[in-house]
Amino acid sequence: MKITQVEAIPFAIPYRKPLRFASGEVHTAEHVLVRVHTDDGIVGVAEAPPRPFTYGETQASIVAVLEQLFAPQVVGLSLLEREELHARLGRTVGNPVAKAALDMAVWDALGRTLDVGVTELLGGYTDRMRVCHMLGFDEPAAMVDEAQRMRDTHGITTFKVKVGRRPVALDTAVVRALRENLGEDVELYVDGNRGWTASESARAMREMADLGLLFAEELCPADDVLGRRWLVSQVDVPFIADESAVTAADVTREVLGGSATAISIKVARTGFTHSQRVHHLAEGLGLEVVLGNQIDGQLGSLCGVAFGAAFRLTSRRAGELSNFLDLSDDLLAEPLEISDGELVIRPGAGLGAELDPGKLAHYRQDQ
Ligand code: MUC
Ligand code: MG
Repeated sequence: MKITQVEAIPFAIPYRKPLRFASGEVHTAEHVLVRVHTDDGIVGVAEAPPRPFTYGETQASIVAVLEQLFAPQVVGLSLLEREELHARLGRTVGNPVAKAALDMAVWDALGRTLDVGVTELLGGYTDRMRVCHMLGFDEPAAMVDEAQRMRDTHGITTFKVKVGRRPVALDTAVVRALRENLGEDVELYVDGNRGWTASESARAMREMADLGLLFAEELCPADDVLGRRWLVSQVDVPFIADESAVTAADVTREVLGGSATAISIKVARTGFTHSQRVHHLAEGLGLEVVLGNQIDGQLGSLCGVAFGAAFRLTSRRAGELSNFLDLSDDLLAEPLEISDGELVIRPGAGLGAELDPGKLAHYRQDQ
């Protein structure tokens, strides 16, 4: 069970259409495939999606920190020494996405070694999640069309709408058009990626008061401390902290400070080990939790559903698991499928992911 090698392989796959939101846009999935090898001949895999506008990491920085710092620190450790592994990674500040992918590849390798699925190792609550689809900025008619296509093709009935543009009417018109065209049965919530001020957010929420929103996420910056507390105190739906509350300590700070009343867990930035800690904290505090998406590919989405299905709290709400549908291709040998609004975990050991060697050879950028 000893780690013998860590590989960090950059690859690039274009999106069919870019995803745009208040803090950035993504045209190509320039991700990093992480492979952890052990002395038993096992290989665990995971995917790191760099998001420089949120966490400061790039594809090149993730490859560099994994190859130069983290690989030498973890080679020789057993897959069971995860506390020690994280103590070593923790000597380097930041780099959450690189650390998360390494962590998830270790869990995958452990599951494969023990011949047990990662979901069962983590908690084993269920084998599936309802799926929420994220709608990026566009004209109202195009966003309604996309939502209808997702409902008709995949049975998805929960939508997260990206907001945060100016004037706020650009976005409130979209949410109103979605409610009017899709009816009362769909679940809608909004994510501002810090694009609005607190007062713009309050105005937008008042304008949408009759639209039955489920949540509001990160509408204004958490660093506008008093403005954000003021906003959260008057919004009458759970206010999700996403990029402002990555670690368990961040969650504690934001929630006790009155800057959030719910949280997003993204395995792409906290792996399985730290996502577990955030989950347990949220459970103890009685917070609503949404399983978020960092614009993950299929392997990343498989990691998301493997974690989300493991716990009652994370599987209660639809998980954001559908962004891979917009990619022009992917690395998995057998593509993920969302049907009847659900994504099911892969049976088998670890994450149950098998990569297509031809596709990896085609999309990798280091050879
Ligand atoms: C989200 O929930 O904010 C956009 C950027 C990112 O890192 O995640 C997405 C979705
Ligand atoms: Mg968000």
